[in-house]
Amino acid sequence: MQQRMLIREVPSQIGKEVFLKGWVSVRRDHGKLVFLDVRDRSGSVQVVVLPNHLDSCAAVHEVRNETIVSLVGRVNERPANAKKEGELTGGVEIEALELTILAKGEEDLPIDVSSSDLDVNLDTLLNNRTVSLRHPKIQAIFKLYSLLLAGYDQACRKEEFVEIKTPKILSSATEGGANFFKIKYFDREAYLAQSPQFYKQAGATVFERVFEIGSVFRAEPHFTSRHVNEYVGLDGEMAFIEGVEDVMAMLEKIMFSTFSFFALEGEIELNRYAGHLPPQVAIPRIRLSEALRLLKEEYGKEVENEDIDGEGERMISEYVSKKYGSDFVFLTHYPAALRPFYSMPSADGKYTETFDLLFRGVEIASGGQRIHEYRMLVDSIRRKGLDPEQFRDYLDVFRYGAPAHGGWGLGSERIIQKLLGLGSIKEALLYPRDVKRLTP
Ligand code: AMO
Repeated sequence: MQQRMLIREVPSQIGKEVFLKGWVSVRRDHGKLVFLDVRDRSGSVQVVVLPNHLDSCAAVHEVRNETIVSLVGRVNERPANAKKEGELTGGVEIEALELTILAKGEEDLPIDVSSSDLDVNLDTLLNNRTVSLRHPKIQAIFKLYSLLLAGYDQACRKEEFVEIKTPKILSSATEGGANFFKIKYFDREAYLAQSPQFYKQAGATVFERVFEIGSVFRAEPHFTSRHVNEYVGLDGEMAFIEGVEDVMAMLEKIMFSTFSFFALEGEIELNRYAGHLPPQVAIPRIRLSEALRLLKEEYGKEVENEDIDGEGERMISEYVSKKYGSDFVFLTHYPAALRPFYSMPSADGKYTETFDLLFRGVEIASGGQRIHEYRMLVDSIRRKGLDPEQFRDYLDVFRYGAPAHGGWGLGSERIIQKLLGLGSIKEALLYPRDVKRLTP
């Protein structure tokens, strides 16, 4: 039995026989010739079945788009006028000598994945996920996503962060508000983690620097292009900081290092979306109150409750991009009323030592310095109308002394969404969950 070869190796095999396995993306019949575009994980190549090989390739009669085949074929150089410029295998064609069907569909495909752009609406794309994922342009999203996870991991380790995994079934909600899922836990109630907040803080007080890549559950009842109900958070937390500036500096470093990883390995995938990497210029830091003033002055936009909405975030990003040439911006010093109880208040007591990081118009991270003094934390819990008794275990982290610390939580799918310019965050999840969608 011949050894399987990957399609990316084919161009170096001119004149030789190769053995391939893969999917038939498209079948085209031209008179007595049958052309098959065959793809595997490494690329795609054109195969031709000539009439004189029809005996050994009789299976071709049953080949449809997306049939899974193996084949033995001879690699021929294409005539100069038939070469496809810019394609890895555009200079060669395989003359099939033997063709076998490995698997074929029971039914016709629910959607056509043979064209270079998959032209279906979001619901159709997601309802038929196992088929839509066969499309190379859709696969590119998840290859880049995989690079994001690897890049973040490497960037954190380079800065001596220790990777931790924290429980997702909790006895109390972490982030406050009402967007938590309550679940039945034997004879008690429990909550799905809205973030690893408490445990990563505990981690930072022991290991100094920790990071986590983990699932986050949010019972957001709304439909937007940037919310889902289960996402993967890229969290970080670090101790012995002088202030929130140290946290922003570290997040900036880790972001740029992560994005450099795309440049090294994700070029083909980025090109499929005409996606471009953000310039690595120092990320501007603007106080939220200043951003709100700019919105009013530059865009005539009034705001409510000293908060910024989605439209305001888009406008500020646009402003910063024009003025500073940065695709990122840190908005800092959110009012205490808008932030969770664990946020360190600023000296004036009205604002907090917190930030949001915007990327191309969307918030991709929140973070800040945390309260690390026990008494202050108990007071802050009370001021939010909560009962410190409910946070007994979390308070233990501070009861015995904790260093000054802070960190961030990034939404991984939003990064990919904005990097590739996807219309909805849901395109960046293999199997997204929203208010209506619990399958596939
Ligand atoms: P926050 O609630 O702002 O902060 O969440 C952090 C980041 O997570 C992403 N995100 C979401 N992504 C998709 N769907 C959602 N429903 C959703 N909600 C949030 C966003 C957001 O910026 N514990 C703090 C972080 C910290 O201070 O360390 C927290 O969870 O990109």
